Amino acid sequence: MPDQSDPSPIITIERHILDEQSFHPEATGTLTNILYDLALAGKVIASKTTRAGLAEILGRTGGTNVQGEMVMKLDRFADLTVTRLTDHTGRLAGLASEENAEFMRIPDQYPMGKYLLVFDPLDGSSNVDFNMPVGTIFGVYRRKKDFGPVDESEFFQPGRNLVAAGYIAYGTSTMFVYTAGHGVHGFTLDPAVGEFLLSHPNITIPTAKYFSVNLGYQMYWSRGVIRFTEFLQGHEGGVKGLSLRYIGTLVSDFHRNLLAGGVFYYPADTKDPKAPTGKLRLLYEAAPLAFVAEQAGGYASNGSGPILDITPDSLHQRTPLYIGNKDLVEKVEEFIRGLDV
Ligand code: AFP
Repeated sequence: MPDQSDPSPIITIERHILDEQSFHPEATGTLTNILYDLALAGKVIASKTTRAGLAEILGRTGGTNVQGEMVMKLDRFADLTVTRLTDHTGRLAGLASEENAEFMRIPDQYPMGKYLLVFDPLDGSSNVDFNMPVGTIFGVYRRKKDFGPVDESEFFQPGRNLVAAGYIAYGTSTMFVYTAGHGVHGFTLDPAVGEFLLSHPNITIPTAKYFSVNLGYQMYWSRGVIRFTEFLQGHEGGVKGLSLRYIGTLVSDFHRNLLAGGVFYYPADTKDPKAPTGKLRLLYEAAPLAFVAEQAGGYASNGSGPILDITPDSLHQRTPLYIGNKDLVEKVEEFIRGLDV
């Protein structure tokens, strides 16, 4: 006789997102469908990233993006994939992508929705040539106005207003990790069936094991950040036994630290004292991951306060970022407060 006992159920991302909707009896299903659209975009992008070494996609376009960085073909592909899978559905009122200088309104021929999508289509794209992991980061806001074409100021909302956020990690497997304000849940793509299956329910960040930072820039850091780094290395009453891991793709570094415990930071540097802003973008990278971190029991700061409390005043605003275990991120705030002001 075959064993009739109930094996653990297989939960697809569709079922999970629908179940989450039950937390909001008033929900119309629109947000649910946006998340589902993003999961589909993740599958399409994953299928390309695994073939990125092939001639038709590898290589630079020769252009630069708004950040002045070299645009790779895969960035453009990822950007177009997310846009084309979300712009016509009647769920969004506008999109803002790290790849484009301007935000995008929904084209006239499509119905307009009540949400705004912000995203970094291919985080870590300079790693593509070296067969290293990359990711997509996304955040969903409710638009501020009830009707009419969206304007830029509607994107200038603090991360606290996010209704959902997450990322897709294209690594040894593809994972979709999201929060809609009820915990953080991770799904692994089963390439055989083409579905994201729940593999990491209710992720909470464990005691720190790693720290992740580009130590190559240490000479540009403030005293507080250098002292924090020494603390992580176990000097003078610091924490003992942390390992250093740095991939240079925020999604991958964050994902590892979320699952294993740890802190990632990309500080402000003093190369340009008038613009001590760090490298990472508030809207597309820092705020969505800060929402995930807080939902997993962690914390994200710009060095002086919560990332989620910062209201951007431009689409491509940069910020220092310290993200991961709450005690460690609070520690860096303490060092910065004590030594840098
Ligand atoms: P790219 O998308 O240009 O590769 O930048 C990746 C990134 O924005 C983020 O994912 C990394 O954490 C960070 O930059 C790495 O920057 P450094 O190369 O300066 O360490």
